[in-house]
Amino acid sequence: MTPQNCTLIGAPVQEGTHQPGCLMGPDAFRTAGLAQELTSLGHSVTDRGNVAPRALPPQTHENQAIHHLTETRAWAEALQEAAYTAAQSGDLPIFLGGDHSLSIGTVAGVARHAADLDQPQFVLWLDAHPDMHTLGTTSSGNLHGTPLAYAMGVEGFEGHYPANEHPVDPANVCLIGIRSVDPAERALIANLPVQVADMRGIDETGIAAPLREFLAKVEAAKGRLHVSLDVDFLDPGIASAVGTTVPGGATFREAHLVMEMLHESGLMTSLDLVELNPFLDERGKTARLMVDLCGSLMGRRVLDKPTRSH
Ligand code: EXY
Ligand code: MN
Ligand code: MN
Ligand code: MN
Repeated sequence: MTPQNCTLIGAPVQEGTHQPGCLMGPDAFRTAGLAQELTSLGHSVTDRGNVAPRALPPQTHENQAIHHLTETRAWAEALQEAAYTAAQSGDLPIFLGGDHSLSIGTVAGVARHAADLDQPQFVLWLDAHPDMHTLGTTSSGNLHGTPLAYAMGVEGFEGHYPANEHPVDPANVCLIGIRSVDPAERALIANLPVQVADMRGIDETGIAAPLREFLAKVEAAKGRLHVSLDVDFLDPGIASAVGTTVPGGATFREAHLVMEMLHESGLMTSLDLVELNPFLDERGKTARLMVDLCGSLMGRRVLDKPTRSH
């Protein structure tokens, strides 16, 4: 296993959701021993602490449901800069959320660096939700439901989120674990060449095949891979500390298999860990599960040699 220089960047943002508590997420990952898990596997870890966005003049939008647009834009600007700088260092940036609105900044920042390298940026979205609303289509007004539409350059954010100079090609996006899709997102998914492995498909044919297909694309394109892992990708039975639980999520083994395949691919260049809400946790159980998954993601496989027949 190739030791990596991991940079932890905290993003205690919770304005993107309705349920307070995600602001405690970064420290919950730290308390659950994320750094120790990574160093025990031979990686080096630098914890850069938490990003602190600067205050912006008030932003408004005609969609009255929207809340905390000003704060969300401020986080986006700060995290885009932090992600770009971290990616330039050559380290593996691991963004500790905080709700999924943090990905408005992180994906744009790493994609900006990919463009500097003239490499295509790919995104793996592990989530119960597509997070593909625009400011015009969201009915909840919770902006953690918008990051992936913005990341792909979908219209509807102009003048409200930072200009997205390097949108991710929708053909370079794969969503796995999807099981809660709003009508507007369904329409967008139908019109974009994104790969979607929803839980129905996973129930029928498993989680490995769609992931293997996507990773082969990343490899063939010599791309950079941003993984955005939402706690609600997991079944609420094993991961309850999240504000938007949806029954029928990934099992413990499906989640570890995804992590082990990602590790073996060697393709991941940046990572979001989002939507952990320790306020909803019982004795840190979910935070510790996420750290356990990171162990698989960073090489804790039980056996070194592949056990499947080629
Ligand atoms: N689609 C729903 C909404 O827009 O409010 C639920 C979004 C949940 C988003 C979480 C981060 O994944
Ligand atoms: Mn407008
Ligand atoms: Mn999400
Ligand atoms: Mn979600």
